[in-house]
Amino acid sequence: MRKLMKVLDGETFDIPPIWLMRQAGRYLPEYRETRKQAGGFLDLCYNPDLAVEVTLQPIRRFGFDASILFSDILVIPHALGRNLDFREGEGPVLDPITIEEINALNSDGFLDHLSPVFETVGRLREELPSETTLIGFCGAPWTVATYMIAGRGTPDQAPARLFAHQHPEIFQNLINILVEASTKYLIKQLKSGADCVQIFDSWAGILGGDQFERWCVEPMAKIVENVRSEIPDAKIIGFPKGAGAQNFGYREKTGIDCLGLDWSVPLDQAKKLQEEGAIQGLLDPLRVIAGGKALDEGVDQIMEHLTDGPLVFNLGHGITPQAPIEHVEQLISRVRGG
Ligand code: 1CP
Repeated sequence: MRKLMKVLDGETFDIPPIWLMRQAGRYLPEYRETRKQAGGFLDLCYNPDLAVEVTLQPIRRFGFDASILFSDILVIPHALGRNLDFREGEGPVLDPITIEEINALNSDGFLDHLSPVFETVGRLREELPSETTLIGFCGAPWTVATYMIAGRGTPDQAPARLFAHQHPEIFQNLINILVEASTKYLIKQLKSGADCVQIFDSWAGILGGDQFERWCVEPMAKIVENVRSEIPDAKIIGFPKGAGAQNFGYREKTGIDCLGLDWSVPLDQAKKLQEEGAIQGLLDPLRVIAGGKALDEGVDQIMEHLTDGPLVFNLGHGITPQAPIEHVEQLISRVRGG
């Protein structure tokens, strides 16, 4: 079995498997080159030749233990018929969805739109080294919904929070559609060759109390249950970024195999969370920009505290475009003891 998959099963390694969120991306010159050829970002996501190429780039260069499918969480709203544009330097832009449009949404035929993604997954599994885990992914319903409502990333995604308070039933309908679409999407990725999947709830940390339970925990639990009803041994990583104290209990309530943690989680709390099962993440991505002692110390602290239990070494969020390649090399050799 591949090393990362063993960790998801609860195994412990002195040298943990390592990959980085957003490992295919703008910090790599070869990515910037392919991106230029592709034209738009979505052309890259929906062109299997190019998507396979950019997914493999960081594996060739760094030999990570896992590879993550190159796509974006916003291909689901796109496949549901929403307009989506990625503007240089601005991030994603969608048409903010109205109540009438939510009521008219349905997921008929949306898998056809995503067929290039499944082709990419299948080809990746054939082309990747056999020891490299292939991770599929989607966004969690709450996080995807925040972009559908606001039309873009905003500092605290207030439009979606307000909408959920003002129109809870309509918002529930939107979440239900996203649960159904995400379930079908992940099942198809797993059947096409993904070894496991990660569900990114990047905006989980802006909710608390009943709102966190209703919009983050319950939809995540439903997706996990639905995927496992079709693929009983499906392995799932959940990443409720910024969840803080709400990380406690999250694994039990949702049924995920591995809990992703951001850099704000104290290492003694991470250790407690690891007693319940595998964890992933924690290193502040800005330490990779800083390099030197800041990077070495960050790596060493995680290794010292957490290699007695199941750990997937990763950053606490995506690698930034400013990260120098030499610092990524420094990080990997520090983890692997080189
Ligand atoms: O210019 C470019 O090339 C676009 C930059 C970029 C990239 C490389 C975007 C736009 N998306 C991606 C790829 C991507 N996105 C991957 C696969 C690559 C890999 O990890 O190696 C994945 C897993 C994602 C997931 C994603 N997209 C998330 C969840 C993780 C996270 O970062 O929190 C989110 C929130 C998005 C939305 C999105 N797409 C792109 C941007 C800049 C954003 C964030 C927008 C914002 O909130 O302002």
